[in-house]
Amino acid sequence: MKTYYSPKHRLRQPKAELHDGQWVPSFESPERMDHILEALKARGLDEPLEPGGYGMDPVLAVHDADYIEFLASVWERWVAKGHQGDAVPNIWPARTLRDIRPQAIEAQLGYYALASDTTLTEGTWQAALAAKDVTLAATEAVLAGDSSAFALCRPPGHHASSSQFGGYCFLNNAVIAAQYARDHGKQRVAVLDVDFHHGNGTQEIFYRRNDVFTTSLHGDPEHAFPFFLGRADETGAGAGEGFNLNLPLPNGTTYRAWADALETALTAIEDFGAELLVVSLGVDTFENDPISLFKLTSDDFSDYGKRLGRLGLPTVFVMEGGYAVAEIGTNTVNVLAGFNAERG
Ligand code: SP5
Ligand code: ZN
Repeated sequence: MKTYYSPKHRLRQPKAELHDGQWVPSFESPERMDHILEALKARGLDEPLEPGGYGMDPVLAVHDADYIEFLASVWERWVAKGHQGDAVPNIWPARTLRDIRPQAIEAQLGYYALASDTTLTEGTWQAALAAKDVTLAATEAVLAGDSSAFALCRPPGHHASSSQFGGYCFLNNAVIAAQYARDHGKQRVAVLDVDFHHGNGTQEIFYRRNDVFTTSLHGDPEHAFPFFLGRADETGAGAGEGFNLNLPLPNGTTYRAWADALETALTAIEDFGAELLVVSLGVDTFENDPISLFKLTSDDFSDYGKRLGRLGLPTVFVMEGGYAVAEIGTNTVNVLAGFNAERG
């Protein structure tokens, strides 16, 4: 399995994150990539390849143009206003206010944000662009006939919606991959999201479509971020009715129940008739993840990698979350190696 990777992710170095009422070092850190690279090497997987550039069309196919313009210019505008630190959203067009788009940068931050866990920093945009190019390179490899490829990228993407950032995400890499596959000959594409958190952005972008099936296993939003999306009764709308499957699971879920839910998702993907699979690969389901609530062990990641391999679909793995930094490499590579064991 080829891995694609760009060192440009380092251009995003968030200073801190507001977490449980305190400023703490950002969970989503550049070091995450170092540990995965190390594990890939130690386990004898292929050397990572650098992606080419894919331009903005694949991004504008799934994100709103005004949102992209905002992301591309926000840092410059923030600094021009004399602000010293990273940009953090802290006011929203909330339920009792007006849903309008003001001109002030402070207000636009909230307009385009879905959470304050995510700061905008110098270099964030460049890192996000590199992440989508890494993802598109992996997608192109699979479209060209590779049975699978791994996009080792950050910032992650699955919380990014058509027009909002948050949950450490800016551009929805998995969505960009799925749409790219649709635009390059694949008629039916599935996105399977195994990150601990619900892939709200992925769901939102494809919610009214029947050509991309979306399914997510995640911490029940009754108790877990992003709280406001991810319930089981969200099944799609319009032409997309029946093409979104949410499998929320309780706090403390262990592998037995998680694997049952995975089988449900895999059966739905087969029934849909997917021609290509995009996996939003978050490994924050791990038992020692500092911000998540599931209890998967490192061995469990190998087992589910095998199950994904047995599905037999061309598969693009796209890195999402995972914050137990010391074990992120082992857990990620366990999935890929498990897949390889079934598929070569
Ligand atoms: C890509 C991804 O995994 N994004 C996750 C973003 C989650 N950010 C908010 C985290 C809030 C965690 N609160 C947990 C409380 C534990 N004390
Ligand atoms: Zn997550």
